[in-house]
Amino acid sequence: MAPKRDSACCNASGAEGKVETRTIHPQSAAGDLTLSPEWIGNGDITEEQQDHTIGINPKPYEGLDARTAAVSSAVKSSARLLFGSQHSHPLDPLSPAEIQVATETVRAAGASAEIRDGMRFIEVVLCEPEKDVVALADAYFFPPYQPTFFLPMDKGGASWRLHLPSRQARLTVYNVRNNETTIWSVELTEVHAVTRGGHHRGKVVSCEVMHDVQPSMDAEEYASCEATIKGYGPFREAMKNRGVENMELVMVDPWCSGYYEEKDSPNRRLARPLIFCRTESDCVMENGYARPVEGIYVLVDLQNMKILEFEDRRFVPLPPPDPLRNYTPSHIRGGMRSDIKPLQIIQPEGPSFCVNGFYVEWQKWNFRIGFTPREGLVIHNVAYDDGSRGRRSVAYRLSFVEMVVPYGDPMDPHYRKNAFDAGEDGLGKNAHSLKKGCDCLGYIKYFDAYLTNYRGSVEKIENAICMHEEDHGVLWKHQDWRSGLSEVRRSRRLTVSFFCTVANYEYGFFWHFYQDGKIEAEVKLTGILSLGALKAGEIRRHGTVIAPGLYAPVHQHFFVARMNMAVDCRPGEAANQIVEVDVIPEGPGPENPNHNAFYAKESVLRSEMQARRDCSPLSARHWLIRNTKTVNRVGRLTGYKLAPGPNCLPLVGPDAMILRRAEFLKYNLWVTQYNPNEQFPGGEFPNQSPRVGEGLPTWVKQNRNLDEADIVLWYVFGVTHVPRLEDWPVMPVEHIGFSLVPDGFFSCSPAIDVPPSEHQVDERENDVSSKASLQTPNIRPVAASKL
Ligand SMILES: [Cu+2]
Repeated sequence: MAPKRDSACCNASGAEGKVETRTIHPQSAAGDLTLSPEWIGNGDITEEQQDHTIGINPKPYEGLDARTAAVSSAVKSSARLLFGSQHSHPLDPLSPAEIQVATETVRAAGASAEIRDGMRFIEVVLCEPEKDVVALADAYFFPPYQPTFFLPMDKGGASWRLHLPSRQARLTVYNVRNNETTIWSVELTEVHAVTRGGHHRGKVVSCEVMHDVQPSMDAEEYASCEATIKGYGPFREAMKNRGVENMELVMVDPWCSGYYEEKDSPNRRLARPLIFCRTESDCVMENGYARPVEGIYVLVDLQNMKILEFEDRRFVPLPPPDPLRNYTPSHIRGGMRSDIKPLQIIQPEGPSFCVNGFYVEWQKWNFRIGFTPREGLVIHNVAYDDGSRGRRSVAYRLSFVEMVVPYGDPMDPHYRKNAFDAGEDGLGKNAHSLKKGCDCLGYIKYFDAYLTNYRGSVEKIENAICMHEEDHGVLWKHQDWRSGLSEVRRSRRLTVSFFCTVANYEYGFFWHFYQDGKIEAEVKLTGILSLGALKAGEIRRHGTVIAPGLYAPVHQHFFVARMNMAVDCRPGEAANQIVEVDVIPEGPGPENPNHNAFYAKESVLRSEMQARRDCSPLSARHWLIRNTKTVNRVGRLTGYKLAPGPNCLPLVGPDAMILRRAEFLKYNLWVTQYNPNEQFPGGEFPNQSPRVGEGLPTWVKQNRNLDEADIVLWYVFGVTHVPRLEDWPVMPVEHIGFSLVPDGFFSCSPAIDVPPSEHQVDERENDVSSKASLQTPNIRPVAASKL
């Protein structure tokens, strides 16, 4: 079911230069490339990085007994002496130097000048190493310095392997000359430390030609597509018929074609743009999505940037400019409210988290930060420091791997709107630089992200990931009613997030870590509705009329979280199982004479086909991820609970074309046995994919064992969006998500040791008596709260 691969060119042994493919020049497959000066500093901590390094891991051995810590210290010291040139943890995102070397190595390996010139770099991402390499790094080279007896042996098992292999980059390259997509692996060897010039060497390890695929789209293509359409005579004529001659006002959003018929097949690289038109307004951020241009049909060949088909199918006048369409302060009718007093979060002693490179410690949590162009934020190696029980693993890798937004309007062009915003576009690629637009309070730690652009140069998204602590209300409380004495604790959470814009919509992806052992995944949906125009008097039941001449089609937003769990697993262990819990009423009988009995019924899901499940709120259904070897103090297996939040299933008909590519939407939960090559639920190339059920639905047909395994949860959750007037002009954030909650993992509440807060009651709290006292305008710029 996967796209056909041509791996004749693969040379997995990594010997230099022996790459055979019709697109690669054998002699140039290995390169020793010098970095441009601005990207040096890959591994060593630069001064800038030091500025951002908060409290270098002050307690590396906490949670270990003294003997183990001593061994760890000795081995770590000697290992670092021997292998001191290792600067990047195996899971660190690719540095700018590595990205640049990777793209230049691949370009140099092109078979001809024409091939090299045609290379467009869709994605360069760290090829994540095998888990034993990560375990080795964590044991001796990088925090958390967790000695382990599950380390990889050298061949023959004679000795521990005490070196980390070179890092590898994986590149997806589209060639505009021949419409060919290739996947490359490049080994990145650190030749010199930064102090000697920061050289890397790149070596092509393999190259595969992918047939019948189209990789995700790129911002450069979007811009070219818009320019092409605006310069096309018949389009200008059609716009003129609608009263628009100034092409500066026209906005072209090149949506992916999807796959509906043979002519959508990926032997061409297609876009079917949606068109909007601003007014002659003085608002620099005018909401152009408020004037959709209906009736113009365009099919664009992105490879050759040519218009393949054009039709002015039906005339719908441009909607009248909606006076409520804009959202910038000077364009809000009635002005801004004036009764907001400043609310500041002050952390006089700094944050409670420590950051060392990409390693984060907060309270008893620790994990690593990652970032990829498709997923955005990735959370690696999540563990909880549980006192005498040491560092207990919860998950190996957490991320959002896909999202799909199918629209429910049968009219053209809306029936084709079903964006795969990760696979067709890229959540990480579209991440915001939060330098200008982060609205968090308190002490914020940002992480930058580095990506390739279409031409193979490195681009930086400054402050792409935001991490900070948040107060989260009451953590726990009890008042003894006899004595009147009370104990109460405030909850605090560590929040790691990023935001991205995909055309009209914004999505914020959040991972929250709590003091009671809970991890919450949350998506915040905001941005601007995707609208259609109505003729006078026209009514459309598949949408909501938002303003005169404007309607918003009903739609759904689905997200897929991929979670490689490792509950209580030591490195190398595959000892988790998945259990479904339904709370059900006991039947009538002598043991239930009062008909009040109900109980939690557990069912082990032993295989992948069996583990395709849906939510069932009426039976409080949830799932447990249990360790099969570790018990808690009452003798039950330790575990974490996947607690669903609100959810839904696709409302399209069973024969809808969208379900061919998005068959993974058919169930809320899928569970697979870990395979590092299974990353994206609709396959790696959902764009224009003609293949039915690629990805998860195909993988689970192997029906692999889940009884005692290394398991991956794929939780599919969605919101059905019947647009409201209140979603206009910019939708207030809608929240959706789920939680991973300890269930028999701890002996009692892990939050019981959180100390009472210092009471800092505002002395003027009783001084607020009337609205009149709040009349003084007192609005300060949001930026004042940022650090
Ligand atoms: Cu929506």
